Amino acid sequence: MKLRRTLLSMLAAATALATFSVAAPAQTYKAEYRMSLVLGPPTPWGQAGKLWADMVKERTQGRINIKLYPGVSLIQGDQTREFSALRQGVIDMAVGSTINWSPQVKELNLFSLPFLMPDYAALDALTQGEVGKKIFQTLDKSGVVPLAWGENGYRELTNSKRVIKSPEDLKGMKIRVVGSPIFSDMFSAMGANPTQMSWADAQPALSSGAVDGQENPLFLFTVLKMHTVGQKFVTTWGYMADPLIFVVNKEIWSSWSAADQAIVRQAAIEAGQQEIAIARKGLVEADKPVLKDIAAMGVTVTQLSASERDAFVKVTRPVYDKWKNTVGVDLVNMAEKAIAARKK
Ligand code: X2X
Repeated sequence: MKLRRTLLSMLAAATALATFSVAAPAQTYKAEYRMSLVLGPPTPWGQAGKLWADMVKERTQGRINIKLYPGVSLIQGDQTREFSALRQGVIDMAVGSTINWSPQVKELNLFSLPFLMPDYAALDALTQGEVGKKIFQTLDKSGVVPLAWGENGYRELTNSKRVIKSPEDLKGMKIRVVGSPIFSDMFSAMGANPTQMSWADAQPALSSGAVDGQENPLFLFTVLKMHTVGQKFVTTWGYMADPLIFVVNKEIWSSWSAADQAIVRQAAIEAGQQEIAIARKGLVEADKPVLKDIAAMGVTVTQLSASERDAFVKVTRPVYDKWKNTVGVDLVNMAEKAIAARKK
């Protein structure tokens, strides 16, 4: 008798639980979800966010309605706080750079190791292979749901002072770097005088001449017309590239139905693929039209020869070795192997 009663009450509890978990998602959808981005449209990064949000809205018939917050405005422009804010739910979803999240997720510094990835095939060998999967597992453990890869791009050097072909040319030059310590280490090793600041602060610092130079993908040079703030010299050295990652806050993710989760994931994958093509446009063609466009603005564009590049590789090697330990020796070894085995 007693056993029967216990069984019955257990059954009732289980039924209540089942009913609850089926009913819950419909009640918890928000009217609007907040997506954080550093750069807005018209940059490839901004387009990544827009493509994703538009696809999701259409395919969920408006159940998931996303508003874009470029300029990391949900966290007052402080891009190095984006990952923590995502975890805490201040931000619902984001397309973010590995650089900006690397202070919280040390493995993401992998992509910032100087001269690790010599070409796009190397970058793809990492993001699209086992290394990419490992990094997604790490992000998942760190408290967000990673869905897809996009791309900010190869970060090239620009400055207002002179042609840079060797570390000696960089000597003493004030270079704005992102707020991730490996960048200060690299630019110090090259003899420059690095200054950490957010992208929001970098723009006035370039205009006023408070800094001499910066490094970012070249589409940003064109979009912002950086030659008008005195950036007259560009050096393409391909020292590192920052991928973008599409993620959703964990609580938000689990509040969606499985069908909607599948839509959001698939849309992120498609938006990422489209955006990578946009980010590389003008840089993968043999005559590199983007470089021609920049030269046409009266800017001196210097493409390093292999031996000139080697001098930069050499001076930054101690930084690579130091950060290899921070990133994780196993992960870096895995990445080096994947790059050596890439199809060019
Ligand atoms: O701050 C930068 O340089 C930028 C816009 O590229 C990033 O957010 C990493």
